[in-house]
Amino acid sequence: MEQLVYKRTSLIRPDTSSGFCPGCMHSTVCKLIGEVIEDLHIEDKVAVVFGVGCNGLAMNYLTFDNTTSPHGRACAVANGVKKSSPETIVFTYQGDGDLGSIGLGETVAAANRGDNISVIFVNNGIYGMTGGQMAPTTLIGMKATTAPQGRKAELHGYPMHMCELLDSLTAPVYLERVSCNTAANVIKTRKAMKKAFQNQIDGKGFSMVEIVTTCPTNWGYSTLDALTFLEEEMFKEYPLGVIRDKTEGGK
Ligand SMILES: Cc1ncc(C[n+]2csc(CCOP(=O)(O)OP(=O)(O)O)c2C)c(N)n1
Ligand SMILES: [Mg+2]
Repeated sequence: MEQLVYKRTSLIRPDTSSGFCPGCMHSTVCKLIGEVIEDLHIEDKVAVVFGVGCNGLAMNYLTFDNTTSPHGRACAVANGVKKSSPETIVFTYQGDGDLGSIGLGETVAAANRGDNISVIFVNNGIYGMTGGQMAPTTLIGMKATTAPQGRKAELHGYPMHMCELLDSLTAPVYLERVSCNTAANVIKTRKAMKKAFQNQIDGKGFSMVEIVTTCPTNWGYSTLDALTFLEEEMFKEYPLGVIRDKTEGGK
């Protein structure tokens, strides 16, 4: 029988170890990005634009071209990279605070222009890197350092659904919400990422993959309880699935 080996992708530096918290899904996301880039053989022409947040820790691990942007502006920077170097396969890697709060304008503008870029969006419902402030995606009732009694709609507004918001625009070609909580969902995330990159290679335009993830450290849960919260509460507000697929064969 063939032996299954859980190996590190060659796009993650061998001399490093992950600095992400236990139970954080950024590590899985990084590994999947590496696998997809290898699958598509684009190692020499791919570049990532990081947002500001825990995703930026990946800068220490990746072997391919990367840069960062002012907080929230990753889509605008990615657009600049793509326009000045059309052969580069450029993607952003952003959190919910970055993409949906401070960078909302840039995100919507890039999606509305139909920029030919791929967006990897990690929605953990909180500002992770800075210690748990409320994000636009924080659930009603969920505690944050800036909402110690929990998010209240009348004070803070409602959780923001980025895929659905961008789905109101004409230009985006592909919007899918996925997660990494089970092996089956990890496989779906990998497929969705691959499709977002392939769309760009085929010149189809703006694609975004939203990955709903845990942040045990800032949610104040053990890694297992965080998974339960993800499945019971986060998925209720952010149902997984394809929101839009205008690519050939899409719905
Ligand atoms: C202009 C600016 N404002 C605020 C900050 C502080 N800051 C750094 S990371 C961050 C939150 C990032 O949260 P998110 O995008 O959700 O990513 P996560 O860490 O949760 O993955 C903030 C507010 C900054 N670096 N620059
Ligand atoms: Mg976040």
